Amino acid sequence: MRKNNVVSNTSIVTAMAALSLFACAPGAQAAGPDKTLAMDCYNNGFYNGNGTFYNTNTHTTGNQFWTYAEEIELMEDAAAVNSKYSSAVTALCNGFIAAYGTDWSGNTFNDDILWACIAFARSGNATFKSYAVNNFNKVWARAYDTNVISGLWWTTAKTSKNACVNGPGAIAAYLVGNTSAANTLWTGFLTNSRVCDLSKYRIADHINSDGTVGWAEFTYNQGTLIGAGVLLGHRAEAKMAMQETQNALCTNGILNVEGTGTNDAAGFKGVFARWAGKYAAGDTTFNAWLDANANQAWAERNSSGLVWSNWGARTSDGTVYSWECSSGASMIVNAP
Ligand code: 7K2
Repeated sequence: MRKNNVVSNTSIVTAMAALSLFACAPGAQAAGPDKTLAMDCYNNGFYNGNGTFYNTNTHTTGNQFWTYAEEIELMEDAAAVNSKYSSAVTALCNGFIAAYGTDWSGNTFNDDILWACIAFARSGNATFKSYAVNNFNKVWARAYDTNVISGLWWTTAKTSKNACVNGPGAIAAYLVGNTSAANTLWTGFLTNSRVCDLSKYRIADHINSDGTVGWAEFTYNQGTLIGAGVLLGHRAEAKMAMQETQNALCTNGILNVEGTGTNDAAGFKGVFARWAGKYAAGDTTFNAWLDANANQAWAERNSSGLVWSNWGARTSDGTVYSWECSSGASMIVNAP
């Protein structure tokens, strides 16, 4: 064989990268969003290929603890769709450990630790899961009591008990095999009428140590309420929480913009999408609505196939953030 007929590995890789970039551009996809294509575009934009997500598509660093954990969850969602992402899940857990170690109790935010517990418990790796068990137990020991209301304190300062710690707490408890703790949080906090409007399963954001309730409503809190409900067998309640999200947190059926850029709230919809997807695996009632959100998010992607948190406007071709864009990727990857 003549040497100049041999196509080098390098040129194959270059050609594949060019093809995949082309495929990411708007207009290249005729039907609804392709989950693997959307995830490939997300990874092209933000994944370093070796266990770390960049903060931006210009590859600056700076992701924080809980957004890192939630981006691991996104990769886990993708791995459930296509096993080619499984090795990245392992790399990301190792990357997280390189950044934060295996004992996360130095972090004063109990919610942060629980998000990481969920990500590690879902990894499919027994060693990673053991870190989830250990860290869950540390959070439970330092944060659970019955003062004000049965549930977990948000931080070690114990100024409020928030949905963003008790929802993930119930899910993490279930995933680490502590069903008793999961049920305690479901009954004591998540479905306690003091913080949840049981006429529609609308969860409040938090209750303060003086007993006053912050009723702000967020998609991620509805999402973890739904997730806990599905895991613990309370599907009727989860269904009402789904309906409430569709009714109250959407505009013309599309999930609202809760935050942009690096704001924590910019990625909340991705958490909702994950657990809504789990709900939808057992009931088609909301499929059309969820698929409409995935289609709308993908329709507003930029020329690299990245989707920011405003699904009503075309995503910028300039600097966009991995956390913000995880919401659109999660919506597409987790849609029915
Ligand atoms: O007040 C809490 C929560 O109840 C509320 O829903 C959101 C609204 O803000 C915080 S949660 C955000 C925290 C997540 N863990 C790391 C912290 O640095 C961050 O404040 O956005």
